[in-house]
Amino acid sequence: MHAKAKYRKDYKTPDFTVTDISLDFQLDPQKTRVTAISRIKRLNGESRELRLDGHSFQFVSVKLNGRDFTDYQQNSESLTLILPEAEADQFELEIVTNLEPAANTSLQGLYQSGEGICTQCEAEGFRQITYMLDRPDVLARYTTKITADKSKYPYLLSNGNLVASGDTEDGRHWVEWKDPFPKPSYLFALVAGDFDVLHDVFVTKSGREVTLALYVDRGNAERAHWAMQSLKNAMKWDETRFNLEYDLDIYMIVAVDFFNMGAMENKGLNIFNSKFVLANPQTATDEDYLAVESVIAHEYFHNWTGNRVTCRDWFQLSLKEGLTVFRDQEFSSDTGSRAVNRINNVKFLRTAQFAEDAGPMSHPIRPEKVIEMNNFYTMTVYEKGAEVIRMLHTLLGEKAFQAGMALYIAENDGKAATCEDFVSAMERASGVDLAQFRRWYSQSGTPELTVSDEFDEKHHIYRLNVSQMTPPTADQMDKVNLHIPLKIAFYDESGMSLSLQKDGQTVSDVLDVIHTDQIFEFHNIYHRPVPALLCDFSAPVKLDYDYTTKQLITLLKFAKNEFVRWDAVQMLFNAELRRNLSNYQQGLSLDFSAEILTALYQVLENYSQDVELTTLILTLPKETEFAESFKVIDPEGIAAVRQFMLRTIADNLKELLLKVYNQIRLETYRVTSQDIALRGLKNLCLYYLAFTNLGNNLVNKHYLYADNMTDCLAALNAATKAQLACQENLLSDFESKWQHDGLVMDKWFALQATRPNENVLMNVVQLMDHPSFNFNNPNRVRALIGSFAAQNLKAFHSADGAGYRFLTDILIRLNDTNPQVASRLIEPLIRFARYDAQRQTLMKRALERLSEVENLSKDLFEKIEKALQ
Ligand code: B3K
Ligand code: ZN
Repeated sequence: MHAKAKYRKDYKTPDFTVTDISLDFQLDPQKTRVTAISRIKRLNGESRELRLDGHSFQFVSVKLNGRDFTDYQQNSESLTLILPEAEADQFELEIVTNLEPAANTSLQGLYQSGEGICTQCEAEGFRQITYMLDRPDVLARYTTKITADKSKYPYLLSNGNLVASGDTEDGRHWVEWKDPFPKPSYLFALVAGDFDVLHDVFVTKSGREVTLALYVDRGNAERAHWAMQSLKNAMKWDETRFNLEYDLDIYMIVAVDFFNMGAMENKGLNIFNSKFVLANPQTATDEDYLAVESVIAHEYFHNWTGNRVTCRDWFQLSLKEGLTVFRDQEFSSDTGSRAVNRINNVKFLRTAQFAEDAGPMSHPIRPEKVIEMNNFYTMTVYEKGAEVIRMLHTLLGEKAFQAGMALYIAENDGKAATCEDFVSAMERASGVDLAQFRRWYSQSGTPELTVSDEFDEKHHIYRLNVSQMTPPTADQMDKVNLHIPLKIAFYDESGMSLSLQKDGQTVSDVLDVIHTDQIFEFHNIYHRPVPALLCDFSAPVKLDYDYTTKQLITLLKFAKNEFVRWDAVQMLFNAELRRNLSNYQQGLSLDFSAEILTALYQVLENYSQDVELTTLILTLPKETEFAESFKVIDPEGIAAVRQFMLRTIADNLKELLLKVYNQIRLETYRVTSQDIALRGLKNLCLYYLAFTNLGNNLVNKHYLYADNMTDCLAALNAATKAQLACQENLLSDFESKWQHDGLVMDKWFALQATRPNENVLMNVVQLMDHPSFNFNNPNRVRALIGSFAAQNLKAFHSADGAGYRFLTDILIRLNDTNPQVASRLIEPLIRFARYDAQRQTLMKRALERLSEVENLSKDLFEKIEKALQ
């Protein structure tokens, strides 16, 4: 017997709801006693059976209206009470359970992290604390009393406002928190521990003072300032751009070291993976700083999109996640560079989300069928979900979009809503017909747009023929036409942009693609233009237009839109890789287009015009990024050809790379867009130069003089990727400096795991015994093992199957300790269909071995079953 699937179509409103719940925690890592007293109301007058979710605790007792109650049935995941009719309309239920946080390695429910204790309840972790109607459409008012040892746990936190506290006679103390806003159980949180606390105040636009408190491990306060500043920026931005103001008197963020994902938006008490809070110049890279800012903002934005308006059921997850990712992307774009943010987000989507669409886990942004909900916190629900919101924004424009947001919030505040509620509000507020657009919510897969053009020289007419098609996916054979906003621009050969006209009128640069085949006509065009298609990635689709190298170079050089320039070079790199890969596979010699090299040279020469864009343009896609465009992936071939491209660029641009490298001088480390941009370019130059005869000297020096983590890591990365003589020295220097700090060591573990060396797997296996490694810490596991499996394409897919066997052994261990992390790590293995027959056989064998494991978790079961189907 294995886990049953749930279907979206089977949604039923609950028969009962919890209006108020008061929780009492007698906290202890070995034995915590939880007493939960709920006021429950019957919603469906017919029902006398109350089924509560719960597992993984010791059940002690249940009382109905104060009396011991025995009329229930219990199984491994629920408790069903048969209620006396006389009391069934409204009653009080008291349930007592015992938990052992120290033994809870799943990091769901109540668990120990380092010396502290904390919770993670989304999606269905609350049911590991007590029996509950653990579903997002049951909204209750929570009161939480926590009693614990005062010296070990001086801070006791929960949602809402602190209403009372005191000491007990036996050296313990207690606090009581009350959250005035009804919320689903997944937003409940509790934290106990000893911390350094950073305090601040934010005055909302209506003048209310909000206390901000950031809790970090003792000694880390100085690494929390950036997160605090980010929080204040996010609060301000949400008021200005979305007219949304914070609602409680206090906002708390706690950083913990043991955490399954990035962070969690619990009402008034966010719990964060310390990776997304702690940052100082010595320990965090520029990229880390930006990631902290964006995750802090994301969780804060959930206060409205997620908490005040929550989800009716978990199939609606994208309602809060897609929208909140869109909001955090907009925040980062308004705060930093819009183009750079867009390019980075698109890069991520095109590789990771497109790969998900093409694999066995393919699902629409609003899934239809789920076995383990934690498996659906995906690139599709989050990133593609955000693209769907972005398309709405493109179609409606900022003003109508904000009107739609305001209506959505007004109609659904304090409620559990659906994606349909959101689209409907957008539709009514804007008057735009979204009937066909709605299909983005139910159709999975990556649509393909094929574009061809014709130029009528005599009548000065230019036509674009656009057709759409979505190939079948693992979960859905038949596809329908979507409403796809296709943003375009035309350039002439000299790079002048042409206006879009029809019948003497200027027309929109966003085409509404709605049919299988459509022709768009443009007038008053006197020379055949170079079309820029899918500008800013106006829809999450693949685009096929037969560009010539010359046209792409024109776009790269002249396009006004930064995204178009970057995208043109991606197409150039892809074409070069493809052509050379086929040479490589036939044993022919490799060559790199001189025209492209010249164009790259010119971009670098003019770097001061746009430093960040120069860096993005000159960055060669990673192996995994290149891999995405192939039906059958050749890991060795891609690695070899990419390496060839890298060395060719490095050799040809050497003098200029060195000149730019020397020109860029930064004095003290500052996290400003300007400095980040300059450091990025300097370090990219270093990376290329590492592959030339100057490499060893330069990289060694760069490391020696580095006064910040960005530069230090750039040197280490260059040294290991180019396998320089200095690499071992630098690695061990870094190790001795940082072995006390797990977060910093994660960078080192990830570097080790992605080395191009032949013996990298052996090295990874040995590093699992490193004193800084800890198998129960998800950050360590992801850094070392996750990077190896997901980023080291060549080594993980080594033809003898050693990489697959290694990952399988790891997954078998993780299945028992932390299934959620296991289920993330298995991804590269379930995508076997993209490899050759021999590798496929080995990968399937690995999955079969896993499928026979005793007590296979729902998490792994769901993915393996889909993959082997
Ligand atoms: N909502 C959480 C993610 C919960 C994941 C549960 N497996 C963080 C976020 O998206 O903001
Ligand atoms: Zn989120």
